[in-house]
Amino acid sequence: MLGGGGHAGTKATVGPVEVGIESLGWDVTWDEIWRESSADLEHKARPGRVARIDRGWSTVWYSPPTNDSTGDVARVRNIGADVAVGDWVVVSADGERIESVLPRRSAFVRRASFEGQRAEAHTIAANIDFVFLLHAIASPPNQRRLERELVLAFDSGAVPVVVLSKRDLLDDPVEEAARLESLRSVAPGVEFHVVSGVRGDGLDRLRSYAAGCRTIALLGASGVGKSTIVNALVGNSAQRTESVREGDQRGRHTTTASSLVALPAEPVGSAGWLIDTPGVRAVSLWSSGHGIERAFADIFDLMDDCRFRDCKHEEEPGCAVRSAVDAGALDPRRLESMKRLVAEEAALEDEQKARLKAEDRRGFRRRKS
Ligand SMILES: Nc1nc2c(ncn2[C@@H]2O[C@H](COP(=O)(O)OP(=O)(O)OP(=O)(O)O)[C@@H](O)[C@H]2O)c(=O)[nH]1
Ligand SMILES: [Mg+2]
Ligand SMILES: [Zn+2]
Repeated sequence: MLGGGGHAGTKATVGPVEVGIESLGWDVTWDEIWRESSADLEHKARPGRVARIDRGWSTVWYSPPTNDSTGDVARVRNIGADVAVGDWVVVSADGERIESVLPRRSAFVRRASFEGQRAEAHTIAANIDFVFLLHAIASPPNQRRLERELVLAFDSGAVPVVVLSKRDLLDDPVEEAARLESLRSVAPGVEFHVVSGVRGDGLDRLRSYAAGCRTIALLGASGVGKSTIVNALVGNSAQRTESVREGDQRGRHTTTASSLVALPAEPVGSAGWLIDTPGVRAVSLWSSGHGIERAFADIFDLMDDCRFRDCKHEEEPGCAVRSAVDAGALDPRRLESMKRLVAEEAALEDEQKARLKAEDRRGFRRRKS
């Protein structure tokens, strides 16, 4: 292992980082990580960023395609590699597959499915600076969904921002303000933007989050207008969009794979990256960190004033949380919602512990035989 300083000549495997790699979001911190992790590589490797994943194939960019060039792009297998769009990776010397994935700075991870016994983690996007949580303001507000998304977004390590889309479809300022307030009340401390991907209002504010070559992941149910916003910000129609169903405004799962999309460098300094993602129906917890604490910061603040440290906020005397509910300052549905998420997280931790134990046992048997 090369030390942090990376003495020249100790092991000549560290290739010079390509000029222009910064435009993909590479920076000095990545340089340090790279020096540490690439020291073990046998070949002269260079890092690339995963721009798209289609089944078992990753598209890796060393430099992105532009209007004038096809970029420096590799299409490789990702057999066995846990890889996501946005990851920095090293391709094997033969150029066939992903050999290693650099440690992620952040990742939006959800539980993939409840079908069958084995739940899997699904990393929707990696190495992101901001997560835009999209909800259509033209549809009734869904506080419970937003609460869940916020837990995952805070756990991702990126900064969540709520984007309320399709403003042009709700031509009613009073109703707009009410819906905005309804969602704001479940997202303390989070920035909100009301935009229209079709009409274009509010988009410049969204663009500014990418300044300094940052990466923004757009997340939300199918049909909320993620790809429409991506196209509007980029200034083309590269991302396919499709009309929603008449009756219930549901989308048709038009985007089927996540992909990294470049924001134009005009105006100067606005270059950055968007990750368009397929709409997901269910957002189930996978990892546990401080997501719940942060998404429910208002309730956690109240808890500090409960008389008992282990207060369950049910019938205990001196419960500050119940007092807030009784006083009408806290919606009991929000409290229920938090309790459900806490229980889901606890069940998840038990499940993951049980799985680790089972894996240990299997490992033990293998070692014995
Ligand atoms: N009126 C209006 N329609 C919009 C707006 N944004 C998106 N739409 C429409 O909503 C439909 C769905 O938009 P998409 O951008 O495909 O939605 P998506 O979130 O990418 O959906 P998936 O890829 O399925 O996850 C399309 O018909 C868009 O034209 C908007 O701001 N105003
Ligand atoms: Mg889409
Ligand atoms: Zn309490």
